[in-house]
Amino acid sequence: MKRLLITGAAGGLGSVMRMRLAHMAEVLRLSDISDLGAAAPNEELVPCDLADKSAVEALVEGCDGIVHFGGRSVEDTWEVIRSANIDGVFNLYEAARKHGCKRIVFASSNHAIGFYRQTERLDADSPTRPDGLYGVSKVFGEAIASLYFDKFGIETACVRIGSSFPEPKNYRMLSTWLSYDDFVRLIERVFEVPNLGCPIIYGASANEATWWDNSKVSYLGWVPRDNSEVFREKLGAKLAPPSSDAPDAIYQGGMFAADGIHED
Ligand code: NAI
Ligand code: 15L
Repeated sequence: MKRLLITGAAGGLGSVMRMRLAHMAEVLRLSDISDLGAAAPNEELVPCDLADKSAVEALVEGCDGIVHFGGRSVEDTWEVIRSANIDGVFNLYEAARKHGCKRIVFASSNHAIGFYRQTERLDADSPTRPDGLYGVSKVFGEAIASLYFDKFGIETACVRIGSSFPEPKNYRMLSTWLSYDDFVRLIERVFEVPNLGCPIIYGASANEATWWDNSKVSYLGWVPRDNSEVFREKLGAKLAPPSSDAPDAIYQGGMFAADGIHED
């Protein structure tokens, strides 16, 4: 690729992937509403609010692919969610359509299906079951991706990311954890595979405690290698397991399912 755009590049995942995806394109175009620091020689910094339609159009021009991390990443008021995750996603796909950008990684979330119980097993065809307004916004993003694939042939990997951090922070994350290495390998496959389509992919490592089945996207050739079990003992030494009636032990989305509607 000549130019790969990473939105949300100042965030937790964006700042890691800014380094880890550098090999994928001659130039990384990095964008965020927050400070992006100094540009490395292979980087272009383009600050932008995703809610600003014309700024997003300019941002996407000249990009061959997009890794879309930008947006509100936890529950918030509707106003905040709508601006960053609804208007922002629409603006991004409109810009991709206008500028002929044909392949996108959309950072969806497990909160699109967070109200399923942890006793249930899901695959790519399981109906969505969001656990809050944030989850609803990710369902919207997946729907936009589907529409722009069917109507305009823009291919998107909708990655329902579980919990992508250096290591699991609680017991629930032993099921949802996605290592940075596995995530990098997934993004590489998304841009290598000849025909991507618009798949739903559960973004989790090869965790023994998984709830998710990615067999319908085996054509991607993505085989996660890491397993959260290596952290179980360390986690147990600092944290007691949640009680069986705690949302974190009942719902796939954990505490998000117990959150209320955030009012202004
Ligand atoms: P983060 O909150 O650290 O990063 C998001 C970035 O988006 C921030 O730097 C923020 O400034 C930027 N942003 C927010 N509103 C914006 C706007 N209106 N215009 C431009 N930029 C804006 O989140 P993180 O953890 O890096 O996640 C990245 C993406 O992956 C998010 O979309 C999140 O929903 C998704 N995700 C992450 C998971 C994780 O485990 N880290 C799990 C599931 C989904
Ligand atoms: C998400 O969607 C959030 O962006 C992230 O901060 C974590 O809370 C993650 O889900 C999770 O469910 O662990």
